[in-house]
Amino acid sequence: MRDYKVVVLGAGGVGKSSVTVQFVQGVYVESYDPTIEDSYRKQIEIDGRACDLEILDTAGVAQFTAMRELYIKSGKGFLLVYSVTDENSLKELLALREQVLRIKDSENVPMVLIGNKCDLEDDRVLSIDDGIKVSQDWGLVPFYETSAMYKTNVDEAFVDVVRQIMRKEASISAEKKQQKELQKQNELNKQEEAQSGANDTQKEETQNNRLKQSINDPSNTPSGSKCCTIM
Ligand SMILES: Nc1nc2c(ncn2[C@@H]2O[C@H](COP(=O)(O)OP(=O)(O)O)[C@@H](O)[C@H]2O)c(=O)[nH]1
Ligand SMILES: [Mg+2]
Repeated sequence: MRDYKVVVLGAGGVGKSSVTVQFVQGVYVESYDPTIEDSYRKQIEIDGRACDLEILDTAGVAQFTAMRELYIKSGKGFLLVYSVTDENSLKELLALREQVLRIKDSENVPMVLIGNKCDLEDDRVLSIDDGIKVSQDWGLVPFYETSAMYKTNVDEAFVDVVRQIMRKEASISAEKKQQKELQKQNELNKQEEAQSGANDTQKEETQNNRLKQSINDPSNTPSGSKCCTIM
């Protein structure tokens, strides 16, 4: 079974723990200790493949810590969560995404953008279009509005990020396979070249030997020709 390490990032209070616990345990936790950083495991089947997910529900994004660097390094996919009721939480994601790309040293990192608490229509300050705009700015990162309370789009968002990891791993292994085949072909070509080089030398040597033989053979002196010295 393949291991998939997914990291849930976002400002405090946006619903990272609620979304994670809803996905892993199928329950909505009304109040969750905001300081708790925890890791969960869940096995799911995606496109006929069994996947073992390890989900890290992070806490506290205020300061950069060595811990954060470590889990971003080891994470394969990222859920970047903001709350549709908190404008600042979306702004905070911009810096977080930059951090992820910098630490991963890549623009191609499996990721989804999540606008949580979409059930709170009256408190909403960010529209769907605000989320779409950010997703476009990020190169069309998949975007979901979720409600941890009603389990809206929660599974979809997690499955999406795992699918992205799968696709990335598949394309990396296809690339590696292609490189291996190219290398093999190159080696074969080199061997063939060396072989044909050896054949050429062998041919040359035989020809030289024949030439030597024919020079040494007195019967090869053209008949009628005589050696003479012109004074
Ligand atoms: N109405 C509503 N409340 C939510 C939702 N998700 C989280 N909350 C509430 O928002 C608060 C913070 O959630 P929490 O998961 O602890 O946020 P975290 O700090 O990002 O982990 C809690 O009181 C949750 O019950 C949601 O989808 N809808
Ligand atoms: Mg939390």
